[in-house]
Amino acid sequence: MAIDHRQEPVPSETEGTIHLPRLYPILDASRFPDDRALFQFAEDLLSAGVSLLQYRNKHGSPRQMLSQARELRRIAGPRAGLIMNDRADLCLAADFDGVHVGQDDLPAASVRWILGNKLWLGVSTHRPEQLREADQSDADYLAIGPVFATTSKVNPDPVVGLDGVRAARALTRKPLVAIGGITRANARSVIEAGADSVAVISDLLSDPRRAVEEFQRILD
Ligand code: 3NM
Repeated sequence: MAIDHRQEPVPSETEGTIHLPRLYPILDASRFPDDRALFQFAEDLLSAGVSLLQYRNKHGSPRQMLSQARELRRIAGPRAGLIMNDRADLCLAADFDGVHVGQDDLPAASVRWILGNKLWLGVSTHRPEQLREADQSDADYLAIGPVFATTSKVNPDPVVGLDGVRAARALTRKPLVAIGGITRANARSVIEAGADSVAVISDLLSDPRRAVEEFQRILD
């Protein structure tokens, strides 16, 4: 089959229509000793009612990532949307529902071109200029962070605080995810500052079912 290089990036049909749940857990593979623990954690989140999950693996090989992602797809079935961190190719190969990219990954228009119109695209931002640019892009939702100090990211950007969430809210009408250092103790304040959803790694790890239930009670 000939490859057509002339296709232009296409606008997103999903833009403005996606519904983000209040709680958006991120499954960070580096926080688990083995695959079994990773998959058990995913199952715990899903059975507690999580409806959207991001898979993040900054150190795995593409092959390991594909294998873990396919197993997550199998475990989740239709119970939850699955978002792949960074990698549009692995999103498609593992039958995920979308991709989340950072500022050093492929630009939104290129990821949208790869994904087509049906899959979700999220873009991380850390300051107002990035937010303005992402607001004009093909992203379906934007993330702002780190809201608070975090130990889950290598070289995090400066903390933006609740004021950063308020500023972000004023700059976009796209669904807004807050990330970085968000816990059950501060999640409500983040939503009140204008975020539609909170993305969380650490505060779900120790007792996931209970943490999900508590987050849901706090956020609904
Ligand atoms: N991205 P925790 S902060 C993955 O600022 C990630 O874009 C961030 O983990 C950003 O809930 C972060 O443990 C880490 O703080 C979030």
